[in-house]
Amino acid sequence: MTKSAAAHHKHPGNAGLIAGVVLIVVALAVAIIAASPGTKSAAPAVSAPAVAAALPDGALRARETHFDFGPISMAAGKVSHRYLFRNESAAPVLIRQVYTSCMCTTATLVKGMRVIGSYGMPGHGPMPAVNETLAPNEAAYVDVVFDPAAHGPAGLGRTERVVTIEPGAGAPLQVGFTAYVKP
Ligand SMILES: [Cu+2]
Repeated sequence: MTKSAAAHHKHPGNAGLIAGVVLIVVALAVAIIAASPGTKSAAPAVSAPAVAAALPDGALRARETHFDFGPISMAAGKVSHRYLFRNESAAPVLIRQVYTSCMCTTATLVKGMRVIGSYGMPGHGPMPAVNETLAPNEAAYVDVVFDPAAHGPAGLGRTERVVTIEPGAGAPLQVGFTAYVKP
């Protein structure tokens, strides 16, 4: 007791400094521990809008994104629908890929007088590249063909399929349809 008291008297400056450093380290550790649950829960809320803002908005817009064929007959064969879409941005947009959500559905790109495709569901091999560019305000069509007999009797009833038009950058454009397949 007297020894430490004497030591304290000998080096009061050092002891005070060491005590101060220890206090700061402890205070920092407490602050980090206290802050970590807060930053953990706050991080996704802060980063999610930042990520969404970093992605360019879809420049490709369809006039109609959904079509209902209504009741259709398997025996009557394939049905088709044409969707008009446009590059609504001020920059050219590359159409990188077009693909469908199922093998019963194919899509053809119609740009000016040219018919490009058709494209189906992504398979095992590499997806075919479209590599067509739409100038600002240029429109094109995607003709979608649905074969209600493709799945046989398993395909009876309500069905819903999607066609994706994938630009070189930014959000893909999706157009879809519903149908009610009867024998
Ligand atoms: Cu299908």
